[in-house]
Amino acid sequence: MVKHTATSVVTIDRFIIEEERNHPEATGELSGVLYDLALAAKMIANKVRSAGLADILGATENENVQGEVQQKLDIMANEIIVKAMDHGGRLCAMASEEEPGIIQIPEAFKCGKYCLLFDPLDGSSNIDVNVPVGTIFSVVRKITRGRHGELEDMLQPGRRQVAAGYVIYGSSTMMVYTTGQGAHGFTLDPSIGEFLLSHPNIRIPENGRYLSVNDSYEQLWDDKVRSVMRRYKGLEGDRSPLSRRYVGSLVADFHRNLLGGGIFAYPANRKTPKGKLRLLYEANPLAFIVEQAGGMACDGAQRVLDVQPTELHQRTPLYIGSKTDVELAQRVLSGQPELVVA
Ligand code: P6P
Repeated sequence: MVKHTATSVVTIDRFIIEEERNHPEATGELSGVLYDLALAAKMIANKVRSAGLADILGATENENVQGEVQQKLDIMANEIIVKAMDHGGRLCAMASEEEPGIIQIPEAFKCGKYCLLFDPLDGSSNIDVNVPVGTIFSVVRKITRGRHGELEDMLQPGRRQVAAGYVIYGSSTMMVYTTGQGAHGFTLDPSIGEFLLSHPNIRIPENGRYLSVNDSYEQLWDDKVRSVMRRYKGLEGDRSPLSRRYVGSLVADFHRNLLGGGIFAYPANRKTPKGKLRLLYEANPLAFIVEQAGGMACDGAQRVLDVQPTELHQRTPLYIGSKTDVELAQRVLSGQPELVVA
């Protein structure tokens, strides 16, 4: 593996090829999936960047100046990904937060050995107030026989992922992904339309800075969750308080914690007893990334990547970030005795 620094000029395509060379058995199919996702990300970034101009450009209720039918951006992002991925011959099926069932590969196209699960534009309601939003994706191998993907292929525990990542459409557009060889960040240079390696081998700080949680739900949490949050705030136990940061956009909140350390939490509460965030295409991919960066992710009872899914759109509580912070949540929420620091 070539050792890159943040000053190396390396495009994501070249980096993907270099990673593939570490696997002599690789056929290049997974690399193809990642290339196509990077292309889709550029196309979505272009739409997101001009979203605020829709009215100014004279978009009518249904059509914009180019005569394109105005769609909600998350529907548009979903279509961009499906159209970019469905004919490459690497996938046997897809699953999207925007669609109730599995998205099959059209008969005209070759099927491959991977399944793609994704949230095309998470937090899209934040676009109107110019808060960063994101795309999240997860890739697993087909485990059923036959040509087309099936529900069973999608319902694999997160530890079976072969690749995962996200794109954040923020002050810059960044794509962060892993194939199990570390987590790496690429920043889009719009002047050349290339994702360039900007954050090689991301490591989440062990002593985190941020607590990212919407504690307007405090009255809906159970006592154990309330106790964990009080510890992060330095109101209980002996921890120094974490700084509070919450923007209400999962990818933006997670990305800040990945680089700055600390914990993002979306606990279960009386309104959402199974949590709000989706396991297969939100929690699992981010958990893969954070573990590759030296962090941890749990649902309060167990490691997120060990959860056996039962439904395509099932929800989960999520505690994700620096290992010491997540371990605290897991210990308190699962009723384990306090660790006595000698
Ligand atoms: P709340 C956005 O709607 C989203 O799905 C995630 O991006 C975000 O982390 C969460 O919901 C915010 O939820 O209840 O704090 O508004």
